[in-house]
Amino acid sequence: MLPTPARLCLILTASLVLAPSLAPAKGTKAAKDARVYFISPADGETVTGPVIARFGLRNMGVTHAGDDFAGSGHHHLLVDVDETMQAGEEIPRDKKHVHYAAGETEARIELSPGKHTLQLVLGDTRHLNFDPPVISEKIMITVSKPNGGEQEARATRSVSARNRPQIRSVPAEPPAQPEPPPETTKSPESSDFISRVFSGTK
Ligand SMILES: [Cu+2]
Repeated sequence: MLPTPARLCLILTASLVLAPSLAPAKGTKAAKDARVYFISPADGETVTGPVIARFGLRNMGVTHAGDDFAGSGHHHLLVDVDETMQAGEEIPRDKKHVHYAAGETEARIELSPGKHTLQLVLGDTRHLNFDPPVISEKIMITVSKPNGGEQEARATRSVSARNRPQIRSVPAEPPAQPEPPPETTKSPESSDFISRVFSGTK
């Protein structure tokens, strides 16, 4: 029996309704309540480069790329990235998308002076976004000029040195010299002279 237009329509509708539930996940399933965040720097912080960033992760584990242990992934730092990441999407590999494939949870990053946005995203064993993506809030930091920072630090140091009470260290008493040994090489004449002086004889 040939399908009537009405029957075709019914089949189409049914397949459309069923499709989402049958569709495979767009990426590795993220653990429930997984959360990635910055331990440091703080949002709005002004830092002197290089920036030390520390990555936090809750309800999932950190592992190296290539390890597909369930509920684990590795960190990626997005620097000044505006594009939104989709579930299952491969995380690019460039200056703005830094992969911490060894499972690092801390990084030292060199940034030009000025404002920058930072965001963390956890990637699966193949550097793909989880489903749903495990992505942090985007933070904004200001990197101050390293020279300015150094001068500032030096200025602070000299001020504190100036304010420091002047305490002159008193040199310790030199160790007492032992009494010179009595002279034993007096000539008989000098001995005679001394005895003469003391006895009043000349
Ligand atoms: Cu990666």
